[in-house]
Amino acid sequence: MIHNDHPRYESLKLREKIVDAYKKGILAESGMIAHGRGEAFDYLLGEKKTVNSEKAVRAAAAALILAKNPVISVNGNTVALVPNEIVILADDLDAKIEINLFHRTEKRVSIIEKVMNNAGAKNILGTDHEEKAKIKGLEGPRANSSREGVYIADVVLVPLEDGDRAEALVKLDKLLITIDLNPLSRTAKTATITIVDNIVRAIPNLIQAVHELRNVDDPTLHQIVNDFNNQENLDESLKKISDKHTGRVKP
Ligand code: PTJ
Repeated sequence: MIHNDHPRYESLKLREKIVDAYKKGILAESGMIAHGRGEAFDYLLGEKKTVNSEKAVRAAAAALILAKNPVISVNGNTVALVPNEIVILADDLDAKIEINLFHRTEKRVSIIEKVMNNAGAKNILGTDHEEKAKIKGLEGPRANSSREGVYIADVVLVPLEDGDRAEALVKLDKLLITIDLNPLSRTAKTATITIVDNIVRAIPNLIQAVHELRNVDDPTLHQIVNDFNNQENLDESLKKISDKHTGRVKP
C-alpha cells in the first residue's frame, strides 16, 4: 500500500501497475527493465510534459489526423499502462490497433488481445489467427505485420519501439511517431516525430491535441507537421536535462 502523500507516489503507482502486468502475463520480463530505464529519464526530465514534448504531440496529432491509414502499434508496456487511452485515441482517429511484440509468444498475444478487448477495442490486429505480411529489412517473427494494419499504414504510432523495427518502417516511407523517454535512443533518432515523455502523459495529451486540431484545415495541419524538426527537438530535450541539473533554468 502506497500512501498518496508519499513524494514518489505517482512513480510508485506506475511500478505497481508494471509488476501487476508482469504477473498477469502482459509484460515481458525485460519490460520491467525497459520501464526502469524510462523512469530514470523521466526523473531527469522533471516527470512532467515539457515545451518540447508538447511541440511533438501537436505535430503527431496533425500527422495522425491527416493520415489515410493510421495504425497504433501496441506492446506489453503500452498495454500495461494505457489500454483504455489507446482505445479512446484509436476511436477518435478511426485508427487500427495492432499488437506487435518484441518478445512474442502466442500466450502473451492472446492475453494482450483480451485486455484490449476488455478496454473496448473492436478489432485488434496482429494476432495469431490472421494473415501476415513481411516487413522488408527485418528477420524472424519481428518481420511480421498485419496485412490490413502496419503493412499498408501511412502513419504508424509505435510507443517504446526497438531501433531495428523503427528503421525498417521509416525505410518503407511510413511516417513514424514514437513515444520514448530516452532522447538518445536509436528509435527516438530514427522516428519522424518523437514525443519525449512518459506514455502515461503522452497519450492523454495526444488525445487532447487531436480534439483541438480535428477541425483545422489540411494545409495548416501539413504546415504543423513540416515545421517540426525531430533532431532539433531531441537536442532541446537533452539540453533541458543538462540545464535543469546545472541549475541554469528554473524547474
Ligand atoms: O512487449 P514487448 O515484448 O514488445 O517488449 C517491449 C519492450 C519495451 C520490453 C521492448 O520493446 C524493449 O526492450 O524496448 P527497449 O529497447 O528497452 O526500449 C524501450 C524504450 O522505452 C527505452 O528507451 C525507455 O527509455 C523507453 N520507456 C520505458 N518506459 C517508458 C518509456 N518511454 C515512455 N514512457 C514510458 N513509460
